[in-house]
Amino acid sequence: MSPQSSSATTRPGRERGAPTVAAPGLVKPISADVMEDTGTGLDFGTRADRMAGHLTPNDRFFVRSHSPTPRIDTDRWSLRIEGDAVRAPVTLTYDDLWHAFPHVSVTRTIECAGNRRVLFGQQHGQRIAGTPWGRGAVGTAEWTGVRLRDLFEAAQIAPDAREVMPEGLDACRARRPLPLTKALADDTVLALAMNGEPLPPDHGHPARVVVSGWLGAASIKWVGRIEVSREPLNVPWNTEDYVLIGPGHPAAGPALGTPIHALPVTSLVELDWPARLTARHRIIRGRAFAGEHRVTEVAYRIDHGPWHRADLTGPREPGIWTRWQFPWHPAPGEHTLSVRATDDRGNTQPDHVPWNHLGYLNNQVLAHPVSVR
Ligand SMILES: Nc1nc2c(c(=O)[nH]1)N[C@H]1C(S)=C(S)[C@@H](COP(=O)(O)O)O[C@H]1N2
Ligand SMILES: [Mo]
Repeated sequence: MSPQSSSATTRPGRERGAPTVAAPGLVKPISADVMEDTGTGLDFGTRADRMAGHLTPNDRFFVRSHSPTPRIDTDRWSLRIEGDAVRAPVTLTYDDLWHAFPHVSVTRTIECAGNRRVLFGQQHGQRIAGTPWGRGAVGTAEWTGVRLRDLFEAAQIAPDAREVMPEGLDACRARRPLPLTKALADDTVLALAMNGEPLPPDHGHPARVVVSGWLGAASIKWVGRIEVSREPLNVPWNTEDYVLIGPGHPAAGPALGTPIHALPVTSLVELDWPARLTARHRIIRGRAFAGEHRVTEVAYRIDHGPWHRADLTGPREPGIWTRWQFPWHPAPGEHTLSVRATDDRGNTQPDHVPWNHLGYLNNQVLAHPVSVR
């Protein structure tokens, strides 16, 4: 399957005649114009050529859900904070979260650890189980909510607290622990709103965690409970799944390999795959993201030519993608466009990423096929 191909059946669109893809487990209409279908019925990427502005609009923000979107009535919903490191367990209502705590807005990129898995399989000549992502499992939004730190003040966390585990109210009860230090960071929030609107159902309404620079799986949606523990917590999402399994990643305790935390530096060209262009002058645009770090440089090369620097446009901050661009007047024929981003720690996208069985963290330099007429 090509990373951009859409295997879904389409039905008549609800808006402006745009075809929507059948996604019975989701609430938002999925338009084939802006989203790519992974075929799982629940997981949809943003088309690389439809990324729009610096922020990804809610209608086209990628969705990755292990169970159908639960419909949660905010009048009946509450958030429980408890665990052996909580001295004053609390139950907070939706109203409490809006009115009893200070709010912050943070713009942050969320990327799934499995983004580019189909390309990883192609690089290694293997088929990999797991959501067959092309390049679309990444997006950026302004998230408004309450810092976990401020919630914990109400719950009186013990000094020897060690791990924090938000838990989802979806059928799979998604859970993924974080170390307390990460949970207390300025930009770790329980978000109630996304790009200025109440959190959409598919993105975790009424409340989701946003963990800056980490794998998307840490940003638990539909949160109903947060456990704070004195001991390390082991759950499927840090022992079997979201773990690098393969050569160089020995099992450690209950984990089958190395649990994934922060994401490595990556880049994305805002063109279809393969791209078809006409032979005229144009601006090629894209994004680069370096997890908890800052993108400092993006270089590109056409075919086997020299590397050139692309211009970085807009803000360059940790936890948020950086936009880049360069002018190109392509000659007719078949080309490959390679892009390589570097972060402020000097990490650069590698030419090759070693095998891991679940196909995570594919940040190798991609040879983007471009056909020019
Ligand atoms: N409760 C719950 N939270 C979840 C998930 C899930 O299936 N259930 N998927 C996770 C994964 S793997 C990713 S990549 C992000 C995707 O967030 P999005 O659907 O808002 O883009 O949500 C995370 N949070
Ligand atoms: Mo994910």
